[in-house]
Amino acid sequence: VTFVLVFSCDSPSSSSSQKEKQTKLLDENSMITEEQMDKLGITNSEYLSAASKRALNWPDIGNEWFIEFSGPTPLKGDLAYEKGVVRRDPSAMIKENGKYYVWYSKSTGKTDGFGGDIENDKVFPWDRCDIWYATSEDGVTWKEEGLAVPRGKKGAYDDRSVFTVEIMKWADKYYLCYQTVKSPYNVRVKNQIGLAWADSPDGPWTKSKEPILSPADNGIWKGEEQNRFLVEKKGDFDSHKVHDPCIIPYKGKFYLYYKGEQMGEEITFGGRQIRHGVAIADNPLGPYIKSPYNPISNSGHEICVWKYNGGIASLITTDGPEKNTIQWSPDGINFEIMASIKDASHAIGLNRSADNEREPTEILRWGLTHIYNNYDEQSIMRFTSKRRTSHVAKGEKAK
Ligand code: AAL
Repeated sequence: VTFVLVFSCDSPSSSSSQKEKQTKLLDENSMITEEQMDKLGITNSEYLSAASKRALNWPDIGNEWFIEFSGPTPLKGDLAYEKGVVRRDPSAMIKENGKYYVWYSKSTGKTDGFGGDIENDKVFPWDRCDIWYATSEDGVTWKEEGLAVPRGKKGAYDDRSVFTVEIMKWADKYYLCYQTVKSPYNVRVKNQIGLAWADSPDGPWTKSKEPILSPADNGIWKGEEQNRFLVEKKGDFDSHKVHDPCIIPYKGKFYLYYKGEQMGEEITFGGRQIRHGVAIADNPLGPYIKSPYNPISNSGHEICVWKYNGGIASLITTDGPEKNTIQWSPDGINFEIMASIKDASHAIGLNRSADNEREPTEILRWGLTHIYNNYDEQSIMRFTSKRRTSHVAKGEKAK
C-alpha cells in the first residue's frame, strides 16, 4: 500500500506551516485507520512527520523473523584459539557419519598489509590460506581433520590463497566453493571463485581447472597506481571482487550467491558499497550465469542464505543502508526486509542439518562465526540466537 500525500499549494507564497496543515490523504484507499494510528502512536493524521509517513508504508509483518544473537563463545578442542594461527570464515556445517563437518580458511603468521614486499608478505589474514576441515559430535568440541583443498601451483589462478569456503551436498556428492587469488596480491587484484568436489566429505577433492566465477570486466582503472579508489568507470557492483560464494540447490538449479565489491568503492550514507549477487547454473559444476537482476541486495557482507517456505532468506550484516536486516525472497532474487536486528554474528557458518521449515530463523538457533583475537589471529567461535517476542523487566510478566 502506498500512501500518497498531497500538499495543496494555493499560491507559491504559501508558508510551509500552511502547507503542513493542508496535508490531506489522497483517496479512501490510502486513508489512515484509527487502528494504524493507535499501533504506530501517531498523534494527528494531519501532521505526519517524515518518519510517520515512512512507518505507514511499512509492510504488515509480525515478529516471526525478529531474533537476538548471543555469544560468540569459544569452541573447544582443536578449534579453540591457537597462538599464531588464523582460522576464519567457517563454511556451513553438514552432518555426516554422525558428526558435524566444517571447512574454513587457515593461515599462520602475521599480517603485513600492502606497504611492503607484496610478493613475499602476507597482505591480509586471509592471504596465503588453504582450506582445512574439522569434525565434531556436539558442535562445541572439534577435531581438526587436516587439509582439504590446498592453494594451486605457481602460475595457477589460485596460487596465492584459497579461502572463505562453503559446502554443498547434492546427490551424494560434496562441493566446496571458495575464493581464489593469484599472486601478486596487490590492492587492485581481481579474485575469482573456485570449486572442488568429492565423493566423501573427507575427500579427496578434485579442483576445477578454471574458476567458476569472475568479477565483471566493465570497470576501468584510472592510471597505473595501485589504488582501488581511482577509476575512470566503476563498472558493475562486482567489477573488483567476487567473494563469499555459497551454492544453494533451488528450483532444480544451483544458485550461487556471492558478495560483490566494486572498483572505485565509496562510503555512502550506509557505509561501504557492498552488495550481493547471484549466478545460476543447471549443473553444480556450472557454467554459472550471473542474473541480469544483479545486484540483488544493496547491503550486506558475508553471504548467509537458507531456504525457507519455498523462497530464500538472507542475513544482511555490516555494510550498506539495509545492514542488520533479515530478508526473504519468494524467488531467490527479489528480497524484502522481514526484520531489523542488532549485533548479528559475522561470517556465519549455518547449521544445514537444522529443520529449516520449523520457523523462519530455525537455522540460526546456533552456528559458527569468527572473531578477531587481533589482526594476526582469528578464531572460529559459536553463536546462538533466539526469537524475541516481548521486552520485559525482571519480575515482569509478558502479555
Ligand atoms: C570476509 C569475506 C571475504 C573477504 C575477507 C575474507 O569477511 O567477505 O573473505 O575476502 O573478509
